[in-house]
Amino acid sequence: MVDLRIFSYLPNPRVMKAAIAARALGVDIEIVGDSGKNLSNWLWDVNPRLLEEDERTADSPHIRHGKRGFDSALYKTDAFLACHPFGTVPAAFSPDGQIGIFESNSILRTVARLGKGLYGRDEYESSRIDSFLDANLVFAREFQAYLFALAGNELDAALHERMRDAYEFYVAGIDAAIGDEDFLVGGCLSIADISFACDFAQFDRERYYSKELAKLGLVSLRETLADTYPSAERYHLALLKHSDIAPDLGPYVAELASKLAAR
Ligand SMILES: N[C@@H](CCC(=O)N[C@@H](CS)C(=O)NCC(=O)O)C(=O)O
Repeated sequence: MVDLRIFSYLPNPRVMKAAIAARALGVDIEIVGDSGKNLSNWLWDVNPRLLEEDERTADSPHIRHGKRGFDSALYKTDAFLACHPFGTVPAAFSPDGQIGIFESNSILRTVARLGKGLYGRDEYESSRIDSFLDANLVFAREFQAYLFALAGNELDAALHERMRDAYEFYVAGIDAAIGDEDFLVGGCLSIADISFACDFAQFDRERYYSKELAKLGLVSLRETLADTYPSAERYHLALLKHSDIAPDLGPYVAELASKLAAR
C-alpha cells in the first residue's frame, strides 16, 4: 500500500511539490489524474476513475459546477467532498481513503512528515519553513486569479495593480531572505524551497501573456524580476537546476520555454 494517494489534473506544479519531496525522501506516493481538459470526464472520488460516456449526464447524482479554474461540469462524489470540503485538486488521501488532505503546501508537509525530512532541524526551523509556505500560498492565490483573468482575456488595470502589489510584497521578502544563500531555511533544501520553486515556475506562465499585457499598456511582472530582484531570480534559476527538483519541474519549464519561443 502506498503512503499517500494524490488526484489532480496533470502536469500540475502543485502536485510536483509532493512528487519532488517524495522522491528525495523515499516516500511512496501514487499520483492519479489526467489533463485539465479531461478531468471533467473523471469521477472525483476517494477512488477516482474515468467515467463512461453514459455516466456523464446532466442528471448524474455527482454533477457539480466547477468553482475555480474549471468552467465545465465536474463529477464529485459526496465521499470526495467529505474528504475535500473545498472540492479542489490536488486532492490527497491517506492510504485507507479516510482522511483528505488539501492545499498543495499541506500535501507537501504530509510527505515531509512521512519521510521525516526537508522540514527543518527543530521546531523553530520547521515553523520558519511554515512561515514561507504561508506567505507563498497568499502569493499563489493572487497569481492564480491573475492568470485565470489573463487566460480568459479578462484582465484589467485594477487586477494588474493588485497583482503587482502582491508580487512586490512577496518577491521583495524572498529576495531579502535569500540574499547570497542557496536555501531559505537552515542552509539546506527544505519544503520551503520546493514550494517556492513549483509555485514560481507556475507564475512564470505570466511571461506567456506579455503581448496581451503590452496591448493593455501593462508590463509582465515576471520579466522585470532579474532587474529588480536579482537574488530572487538567481535563487529561482538555481532551484530549477537542483538535482531533486529538475526531474519534475524541468519538463514543465522546458515546455513553457518552447511555447514562448513559438509565439
Ligand atoms: N491553493 C490550492 C489551489 C487548488 C485549486 O484552486 N484547485 C482548482 C484548480 S486550479 C480546483 O480544484 N478547482 C475545482 C473546481 O473548480 O471546482 C492548492 O495549492 O492546492
